[in-house]
Amino acid sequence: MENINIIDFESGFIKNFNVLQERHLSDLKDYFYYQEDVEKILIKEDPLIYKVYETKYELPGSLSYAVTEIEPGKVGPEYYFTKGHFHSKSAAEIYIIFQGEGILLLQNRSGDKKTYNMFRGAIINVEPDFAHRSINTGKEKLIFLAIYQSDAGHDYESIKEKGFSFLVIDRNGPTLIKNPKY
Ligand code: M6P
Ligand code: ZN
Repeated sequence: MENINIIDFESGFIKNFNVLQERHLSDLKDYFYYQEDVEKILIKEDPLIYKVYETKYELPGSLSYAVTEIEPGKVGPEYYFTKGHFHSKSAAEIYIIFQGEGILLLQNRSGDKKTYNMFRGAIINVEPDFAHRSINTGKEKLIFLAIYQSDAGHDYESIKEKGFSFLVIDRNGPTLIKNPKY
């Protein structure tokens, strides 16, 4: 018998992962729009924004998966989010949401955009060639499983420079506004 990995469907917690990434505000400071608020927070502390528990398979053609846990919180009016990335090659990804509330932003290089609500039980198809960012708009952690081609690759550069075309901010609740920097 081979060892088997185990996920707790209630919490999204995965027992055996082989890569843990922790992203703090200092890792994401270029990604948030409200730079004055970033500076104000960083003077005092460097909060955790999200963790990624990845189970990676290296064989060519294999799939890998990761559970991402985004903390609730904001930088100024902007909700906490993942950096967001394009894949280096044309490859899709599947998201399954376990806990919390959020918004998934997708956009491609031709200017097409899609937004999805993230909530427990939702299954979302991240199409090939769409950059994707998950935003926690709720009061608890946003937790989801992502399944993707092991060699899909992460391309962060264009997102770091201009961000996504929309910001998700708290204006009496989650609101999408055009990103002036885009
Ligand atoms: C999901 C997947 C991962 C990704 C993670 C965090 O789990 O899409 O591949 O690393 O979210 O997103 P990012 O890499 O954009 O910070
Ligand atoms: Zn991806």
